[in-house]
This record gives sequence, C-alpha cells and structure tokens, in this order.
Amino acid sequence: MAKSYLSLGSNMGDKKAFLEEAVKLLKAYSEIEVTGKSSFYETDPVGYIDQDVFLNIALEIETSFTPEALLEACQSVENKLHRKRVVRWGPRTVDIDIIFYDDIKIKNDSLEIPHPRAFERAFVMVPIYEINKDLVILNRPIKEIIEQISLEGVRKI
Ligand code: PH2
Ligand code: MG
Ligand code: MG
Repeated sequence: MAKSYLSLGSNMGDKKAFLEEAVKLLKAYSEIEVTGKSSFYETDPVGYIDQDVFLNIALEIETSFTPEALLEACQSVENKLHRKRVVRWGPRTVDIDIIFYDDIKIKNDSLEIPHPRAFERAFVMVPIYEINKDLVILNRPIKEIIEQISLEGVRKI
C-alpha cells in the first residue's frame, strides 16, 4: 500500500456538494482507503484569476493502485461529475490532482508527481498540512514549505 495525498478543487455550482460527491466516489474504490480529510478552504483563484473563488480540500489516502491507475480513477471521478475542460486552469465542477505518492518521482506526458506546482500553492499545501503537520516529502518537511509561501487568499471555513 502506498500513501498518497490528493488535492480536490471546485469553483462551479454547489462546490461543497461536488467535493463531497468526489470523496464518496473515491471511497467507493476498494483500492482506496481515505485516512485523512482536511477542512474546506475558500481560496482565491490562482493562475487564471477571472473566475469564481474555489473550494479546496485535501485527502490522505492509502492505496493499492499504481500511480497510473490512481490517475485513471481520479479522472473517472471527474468525468462522472461532468467536468468539462474548457479553459486551462479555468472553472471546473471538480478537479482531482495527485500531489504526492509516497516519495515517488514521476514525469511523463500524462503524469507528474509530485504535482509540479504543489510546493508553491497554498491552496494545496495548507489543507495537506492540516492533515499531517509532520509530513516530510522528498526530504522536505511540510512545515518548512508552509513557512516559505504566502498564505494569503486561503481561508478555512
Ligand atoms: N486549480 C487550478 C488553478 N487555480 N486556484 C485555486 N484557488 N484552487 C484550485 O484548485 C485551482 C486554482 C488548476 O487546477
Ligand atoms: Mg489542478
Ligand atoms: Mg487536474
């Protein structure tokens, strides 16, 4: 079993309901056990900023899926929730990103772990930090990462 951290985000419609439904669908896989769930955070959009605020959460999971199979499961949940890919980084019903998978490093056309922008994004790191304050990822304590980024625009609700 591997330990993995997922970041979930929504900024369309009933955001909280989309996130709750995504968690439920992930839990339905026998290969995934959710071992930690953060609070909900209202977060200002990063990147493409002319869009509604996001609701973000993080999950800690134990999984027997390979990283590739986990990605497929995440995309299948996104599809079930009618995610439409219109604008890169634009509005979405639900986005599920694999942030960490043990201490693994992967980079290919379809998958990059750790998620390439995770370390600089408070909306990703703050919810993970809430779940595991002692996490060390690729020799970097999460506490150190949190101290180095701006926490502005991330509000626990
Ligand atoms: N996701 C993005 C781009 N920008 N901003 C916030 N606050 N939350 C997100 O989940 C998010 C984003 C691309 O997936
Ligand atoms: Mg994303
Ligand atoms: Mg994504």
